[in-house]
Amino acid sequence: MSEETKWVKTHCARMDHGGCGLLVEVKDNEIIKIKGNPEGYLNRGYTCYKGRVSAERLSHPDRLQYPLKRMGERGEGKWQRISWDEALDYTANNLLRIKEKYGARAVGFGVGMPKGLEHFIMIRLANVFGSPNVVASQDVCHAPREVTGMHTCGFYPVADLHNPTQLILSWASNVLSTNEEGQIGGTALQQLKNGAKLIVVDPRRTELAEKALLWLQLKPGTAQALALGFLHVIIEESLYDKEFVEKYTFGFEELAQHTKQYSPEVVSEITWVEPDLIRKAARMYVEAKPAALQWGNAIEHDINVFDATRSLVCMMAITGNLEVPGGNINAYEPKIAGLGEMVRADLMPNKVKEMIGAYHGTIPKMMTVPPTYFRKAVLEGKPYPVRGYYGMCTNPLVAWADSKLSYEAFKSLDFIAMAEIFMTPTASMADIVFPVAHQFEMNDIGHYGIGHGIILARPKVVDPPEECWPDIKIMNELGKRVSPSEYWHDNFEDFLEDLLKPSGLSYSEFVAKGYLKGPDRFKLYQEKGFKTPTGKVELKLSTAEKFKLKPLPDFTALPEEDDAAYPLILISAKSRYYLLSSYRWVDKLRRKRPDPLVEIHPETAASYGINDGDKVVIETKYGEIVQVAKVTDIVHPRVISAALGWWFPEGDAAKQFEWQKSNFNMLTSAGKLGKEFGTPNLKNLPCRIRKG
Ligand SMILES: Nc1nc2c(c(=O)[nH]1)N[C@H]1C(S)=C(S)[C@@H](COP(=O)(O)OP(=O)(O)OC[C@H]3O[C@@H](n4cnc5c(=O)[nH]c(N)nc54)[C@H](O)[C@@H]3O)O[C@H]1N2
Ligand SMILES: Nc1nc2c(c(=O)[nH]1)N[C@H]1C(S)=C(S)[C@@H](COP(=O)(O)OP(=O)(O)OC[C@H]3O[C@@H](n4cnc5c(=O)[nH]c(N)nc54)[C@H](O)[C@@H]3O)O[C@H]1N2
Ligand code: SF4
Ligand SMILES: [Mo]
Repeated sequence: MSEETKWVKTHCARMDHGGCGLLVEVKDNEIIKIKGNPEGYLNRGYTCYKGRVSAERLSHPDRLQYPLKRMGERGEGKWQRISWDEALDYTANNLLRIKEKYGARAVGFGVGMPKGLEHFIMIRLANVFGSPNVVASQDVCHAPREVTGMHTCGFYPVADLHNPTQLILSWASNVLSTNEEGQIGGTALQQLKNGAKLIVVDPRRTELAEKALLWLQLKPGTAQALALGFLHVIIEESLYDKEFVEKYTFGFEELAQHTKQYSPEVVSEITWVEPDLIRKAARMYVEAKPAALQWGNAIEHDINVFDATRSLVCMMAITGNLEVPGGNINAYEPKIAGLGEMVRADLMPNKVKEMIGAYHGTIPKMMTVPPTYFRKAVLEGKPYPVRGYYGMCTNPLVAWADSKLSYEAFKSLDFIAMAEIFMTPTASMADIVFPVAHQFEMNDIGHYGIGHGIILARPKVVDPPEECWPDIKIMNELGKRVSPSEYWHDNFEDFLEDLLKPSGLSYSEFVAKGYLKGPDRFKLYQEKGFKTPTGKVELKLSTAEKFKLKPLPDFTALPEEDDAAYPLILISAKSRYYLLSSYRWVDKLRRKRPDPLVEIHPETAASYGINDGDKVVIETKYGEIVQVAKVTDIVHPRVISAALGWWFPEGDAAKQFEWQKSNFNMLTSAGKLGKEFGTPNLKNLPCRIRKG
C-alpha cells in the first residue's frame, strides 16, 4: 500500500560544505521535493539550485550498487561483482600484508573535502591501524587559514555573518556560488540588505563584486602584496586600534617598520590596483566597526599562502576586529566529543614526527599529508615506502595538482580500495570499489570539526539501495578486520552517539533539535589572553626561528614569474553547479552547465580569433587541455578563468572517462611548493590559448 506523503527536516550536504536546513517531502521511499527550512540556523529558508535538485544523485542508473573487484589492468574498467564479505576480507588482507612487509605507515588513508562524519572516522581508522598518513587536500583548502590563524592568534578567525556587521570585506571568496564552510550566500545578502557595506577583492567581477561599493580587481597571485598595502595604509595613517595593539599584540613595531616599504604606489605596481583605491578600501575597512573579513579559498592556491593568510590575520587584529560580534570570531564548540577523542589521537603519539609531511618540514599543527609528498613517497620510496591506499570522498586524479603525477602514483601502488557513489577516473584505478549510501540515505552529523562552532543533524530520509553502505559502516567493518575490535562498535551509528554524549542528547533528541551551537563568547582575550606562546596576537611570530617560519608576512615574488611565451594568467573559480569533480553525471546539473567553460575577455578573444562557444586549447608549461570559450568582460584582458574538476562520465570507461581532456590539473605542477603546507600553484599560472 502506498504511504502518505511526509515532510522530514534535515540539512543539505555533500553538494558543497553543506549547511542549509531543508524540508524534504518523501513518499514511498522516494524524495519528491526539497525546499529550504525557514528555521535553518545558517540559511533561514535559503537554498541554491543544486541543493534543491540534489535528490537526483540517488537515482542515476549507473550509480554504484555492488562491491567491485578489478579484473583487468588498473584503469581498464573491467570489474567483477563480489559480496561485501569478500570485498572487506580482500581489502583487510591486502592492508595487513602491506603492514607486515613495510609497516603500517606504508598505507595512506585518503579523504577529500570533508563531507560528513566519515571524514573523522577515516582518521580514526588510520590511527587505529597505526598509520600517521591521512592524505587530504588540506594543502590547498582550509588548513592554511586555520593553522596560520592558530599560530598567529590562537584560533581560526571566522567571519561572523550572524551578528550585525557594518562591512564585509570579501577577499578571494565567492559565497554566492560556494557558500563556503556554511557561510551561506543568503546570510551575506541579508547583511547587505541591513545596510552593511561591501568591498570585494577578486580578479573576477563576480555577482558579489557587482553589489560592492568597491571592487579591487587584483592581479592573480598578489593577495599578500595587496594585504601588505592595506597594512601600510592602516599603520602609516595611524588608523589602527591603539588600545588593542598596545595590550594584545606582539611585534607591532617590527610589523610597522616592515610594512613601510609597501606603500600603495609600490603595491599597485605588483597588484594592478590603483593606489587611491587601496587607500580608500583600507580606510573604509578600518572605519567600519565591526567589519568581517570573509577570506576565501583562493588565497590558499599558491605557494605564497602563508604570507597571504598571515597578513590578513594581522589586518583583522590591528583593526580591533578579532573576537567581536560581526567581526572575525573564535567560534566555540558546543559540548560534544573533541576531535582527538573521536579520532583516537592518543594511539598515535608520534604522528607529528612520523607522518610523511613531517619529513618535508610542514608547519606544526598541520595534521594531514600534502598529496604531493604522498605521491613522492609512493613513487620514490622517500622518506619511506608507501604501497597501499584506502580513499573515500575524493577523486585525486582530477582534484590534485599535476594529474599525470597522480596517475603514475596510483598506477604504481600495490593496493587501492576506494569508496564511491559513482565510478570516477580515480576509482577506476582501484582494486576494490565499495558502493556507498549517500546524503538522505543515512544518519549523519554535519559541520563537525571545521571550526564554525556548530553541528547539524542530517537524519536519514530514505533507505539506500540494498548493497550501498554508509562510509562509516564500511570503516567500522573493515576496522574490525584490521585492528582490535574494541575500537569499533557493534552498530556503526554508535559513533553518532559518542560524538553527542557530552551534550547529554541521543541522536534522535539531537535530530529533534536540528542543530547544536556553541556559546557566543566575545573578547575572551581580555580575561585569558590569546592562545599563543606570548599570550598575544603574534604580528611577529615568536616561534619563527624554532619552526623555521618567516617572522613577518612578506611579498617576495609572484607564484610563477611572468613569461613572454605564456602571456596570459590562468585562474579558476568553483562552479555553482558542481562540487569540484563531483556530479557531472547528475542530469539536472549537467543541463545547466554541459561543458567546461573558460572565461576570456572580449578583446583577448578577438585577438586570438576566438568566438563565444568555440573550442579553446589552454596551454601552460606543464600541459594542455580543451575547454569551451565563454567570452565575457568579468575577467581582465590578461587573465583567463578556466573550469575545474572536469571529466566525462559519459566517456569511455576503459579510458577512465577522458580524465585528461579538459581537466584543469593537467595544467598545474607539483614541482614548486609552499613550504608550510606543501601547497602547489593551482592557479596564477602563465598560459596561452589558441582556437581548438
Ligand atoms: N586546480 C584546482 N584544484 C583543486 C581546487 C582548485 O580550486 N583548483 N580546489 C581544491 C579544493 S579546495 C578541494 S577541497 C579539493 C577537493 O577534492 P576532492 O574532495 O577529491 O573532490 P570532490 O569532487 O569534492 O569529491 C570527490 C569524490 O567524492 C565522491 N563522494 C561524494 N559524496 C561521497 C560520499 O558520501 N562517500 C564517498 N565515499 N564518496 C563521495 C564524489 O562522487 C567524488 O568523486 O580539490 C582541490 N583541487
Ligand atoms: N558550488 C560549489 N560550492 C563549493 C565548491 C564547489 O566546487 N562548488 N567547493 C567547496 C570547497 S572545497 C571550497 S574550499 C569552497 C571555496 O569557496 P570560495 O573561496 O568562495 O571559492 P573559489 O571559487 O575557490 O574562489 C573564490 C574567488 O576567488 C577568486 N580568485 C581566483 N584567483 C584569485 C586570486 O589570485 N586572488 C584573489 N583575491 N581571488 C582570486 C575567484 O574569482 C573566486 O570568485 O567552496 C565550497 N563550495
Ligand atoms: S547552498 Fe549549499 S547547503 Fe545550501 S542548498 Fe545549496 S548546496 Fe545545499
Ligand atoms: Mo576545498
